[in-house]
Amino acid sequence: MEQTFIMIKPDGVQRGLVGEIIGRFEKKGFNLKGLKLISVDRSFAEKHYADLSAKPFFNGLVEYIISGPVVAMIWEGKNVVTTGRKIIGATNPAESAPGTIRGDFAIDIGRNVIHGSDSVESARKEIALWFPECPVNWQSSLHPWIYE
Ligand code: IDP
Ligand code: MG
Repeated sequence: MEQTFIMIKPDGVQRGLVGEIIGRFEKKGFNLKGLKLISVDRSFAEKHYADLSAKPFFNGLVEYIISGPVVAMIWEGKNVVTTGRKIIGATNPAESAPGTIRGDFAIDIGRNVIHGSDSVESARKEIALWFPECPVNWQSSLHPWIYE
């Protein structure tokens, strides 16, 4: 089953949005396979966002991610990478549809509350980086009520 890496950024943690965000993924029917509250250092944040190192906002982005603890998660389910991005909404909250997490809870692109992997391949890399201890192996007993 497909997995994605979802991270509630420091602003989401500070603003008390952790329960709301986890609830959205849970209620959709996705399964939580990893969860931790963690503060990361500069070199770790730079590694996570290595693909964006040439961008003018890179330093500000790294400062943002290390400014407080984040909630790192692995979510599992059919098409969870693409559907997770839809639940999150467009990168710039000004363009995120209402009903999405960024559309409902964010205003500025540099305070957009949440990260989600953009492909199955980046999900694999991000899960390996954030969860070297491996996902938790369990199956929800609700499976047959969610999948046909
Ligand atoms: P994504 O988070 O929707 O995948 P990316 O393009 O991968 O968007 O950018 C990573 C993060 O970098 C964004 O979520 C946002 O926090 C920040 N970011 C992206 N573009 C800008 C920008 O133009 N100014 C400031 N921050 C930006
Ligand atoms: Mg991205």
